[in-house]
Amino acid sequence: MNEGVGDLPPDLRVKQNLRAIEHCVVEDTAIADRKKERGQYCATDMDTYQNSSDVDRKPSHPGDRPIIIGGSDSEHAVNRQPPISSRKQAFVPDEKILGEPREPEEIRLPLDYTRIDILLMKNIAPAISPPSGIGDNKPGNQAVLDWVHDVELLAKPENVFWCDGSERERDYLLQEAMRQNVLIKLNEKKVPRSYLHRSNPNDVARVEQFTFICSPTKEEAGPTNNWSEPAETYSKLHELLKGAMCSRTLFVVPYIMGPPDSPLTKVGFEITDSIYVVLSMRIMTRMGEIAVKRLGNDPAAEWNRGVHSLLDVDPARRFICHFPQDNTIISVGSGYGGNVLLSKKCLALRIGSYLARKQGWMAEHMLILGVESPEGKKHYVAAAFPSACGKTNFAMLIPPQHFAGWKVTTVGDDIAWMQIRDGRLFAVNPENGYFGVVPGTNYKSNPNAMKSIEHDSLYTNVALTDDGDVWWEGKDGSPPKHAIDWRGNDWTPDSKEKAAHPNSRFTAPCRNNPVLDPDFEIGDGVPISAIIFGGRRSGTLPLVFQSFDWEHGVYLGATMASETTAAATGAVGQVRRDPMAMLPFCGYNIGDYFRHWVDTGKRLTNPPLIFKVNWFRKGKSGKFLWPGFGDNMRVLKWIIDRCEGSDGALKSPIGWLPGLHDLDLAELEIDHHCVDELLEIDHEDWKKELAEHKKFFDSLGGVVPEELLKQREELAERFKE
Ligand code: SAT
Ligand code: MN
Repeated sequence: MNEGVGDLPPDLRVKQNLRAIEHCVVEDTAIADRKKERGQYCATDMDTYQNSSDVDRKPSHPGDRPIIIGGSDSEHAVNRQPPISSRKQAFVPDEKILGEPREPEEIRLPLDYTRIDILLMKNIAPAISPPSGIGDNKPGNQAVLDWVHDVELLAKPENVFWCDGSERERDYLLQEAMRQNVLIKLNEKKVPRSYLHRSNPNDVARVEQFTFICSPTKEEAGPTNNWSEPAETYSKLHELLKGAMCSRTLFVVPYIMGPPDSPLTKVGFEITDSIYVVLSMRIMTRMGEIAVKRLGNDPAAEWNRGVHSLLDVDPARRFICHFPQDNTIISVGSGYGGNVLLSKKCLALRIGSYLARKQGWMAEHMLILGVESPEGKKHYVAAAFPSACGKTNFAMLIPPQHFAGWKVTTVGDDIAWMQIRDGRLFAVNPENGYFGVVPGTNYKSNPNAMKSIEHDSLYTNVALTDDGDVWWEGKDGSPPKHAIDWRGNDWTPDSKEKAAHPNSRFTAPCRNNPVLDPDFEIGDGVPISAIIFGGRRSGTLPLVFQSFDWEHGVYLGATMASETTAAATGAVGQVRRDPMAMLPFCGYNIGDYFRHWVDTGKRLTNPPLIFKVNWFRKGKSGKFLWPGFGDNMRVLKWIIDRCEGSDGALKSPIGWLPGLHDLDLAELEIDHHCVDELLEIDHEDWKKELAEHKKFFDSLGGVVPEELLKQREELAERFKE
């Protein structure tokens, strides 16, 4: 399913991979000629810096400081928090469950490249030359100016473009992106103000095997993360970034994550050489002037430093590195999604989860939805599902006819930042847009998503029809007779290849969503009545059940498992443990993360109820038992009833289950045998499941809090009763 990248990490020691990043030959000969005139053509050493920076945009601080592109508020030197869990034994990786954690020495830099390699390299992101008044709005914060200057010294771009988020800027960048064939304009009548982007076929999903948490010690990154020593990693990444933006434009993208007036809101700056990233960040975040204003001029203010360069989009040089103690991210070699929109998985989840534990809040891979009864009683629910398991569909659910008068509204579809107030959890969605899976989206499965992407959207890796519209597998209507597929090749319904990549995506503003919750931007967040954990499991897990209490609920989250999807490279459809759907996104030791969950419960006087759902259970015939989509309202209704104090539930060893009459199945064509199967707890299956829980906890090498080990024992005991 996944294209291009294999499962194995690249061995950068192999000579044939050693093409250099240091410099590039430009497609755009005009720019090359200008540089030749100025005697700068692919100059390599630092001395040429004064010349190689753009003449119109003098750096703020030419000087001889050492280049530090990580955070100046680094915790490395002082004040570092020790990990809080007690560890009993060294980590022994269980490859089946965790993939292949890599040793730090596996980041090897290609230092013995040849000049020929450099000359052969094609510049995939030629510099642009904005007219005055566009791209020259520098922020006043000296710390930002110094950092940009340092990256400029290192990456040697043709010029620096300071984004301010204005419409004039957007229009200009769109024109440039089309000129460079980074974007294709879609039919204005069919999908107004929308564009198609095709990523490199080797670059179509997150790369978990090349994602690193670079905390000072391996123990702080924990057993589920790839770790790499920070100083060494910085220096290796610096090598890769040296001259990487030669003849390119360095864009500085200021953004905030969180509603404008929320105490949880964070400021980030992303440096990138990808115009597609800039245009995507405009949709996914609140971008530009708003962030510059929020940061202000205090050089000691907290903000995230993100550096991204496409390099030459070679999987052999693709690394997504996080330095949580420095609030810094460096991502190289990719141009796709969660690898490069640094606001999203990198800041809002990996760095966010680290900051959240330190600062006493929670950063979770959860959608947030509102559900309002016909009487006007409203609850908010947060739900964690792994990538590509239907978060966006659930967050935009339209209740079936039988539930007339019920309304579901979307606060967020991917990430929840939650804080405690008055003993309750309150959640905000830090994002401003949706980056959703396209295939399978249609007016039946998710009409609200379809309406959200009817205009002002970016599409990545879908097919282009002959009349300039977009198409994908599972779109309404019959397939076009001819189209250009996601790789840019001719496609007909007889083609063996898929027209759209299975992980093709839409990028659409939240404001497009017809059921956007009116409190989407409320700074204090919305009060959470229930938390749901959900995975994609063809067996064992019933449709829905409720935990006995908070700690049991944390256990349900910690032991979550799901079949892998095309959202990350690697095999699809394999069951893996994915605690709280955070396995790829927790920026620190998973044991400390579990502890943070347990401790948060102790601070809540009015905690949300915790549930587990599984929309994906299959019957003996191999078919899904549950219709899913809008009918998930029936499960949601039971959850809301429980929040309202209903006693319609049966006690089972695994938790509270709805009785047959507690689920409202009116007007649903479903066989009663299916319902029985959906709610069945098979003791033999659960014996295996319990053994898997143990295996998973054991694989974590002693970091799991006592409370959760006890939960497992109690679960085993309940099965004996
Ligand atoms: O990480 S992405 O933003 O590319 C999508 C996902 O995996 O949820
Ligand atoms: Mn996600």
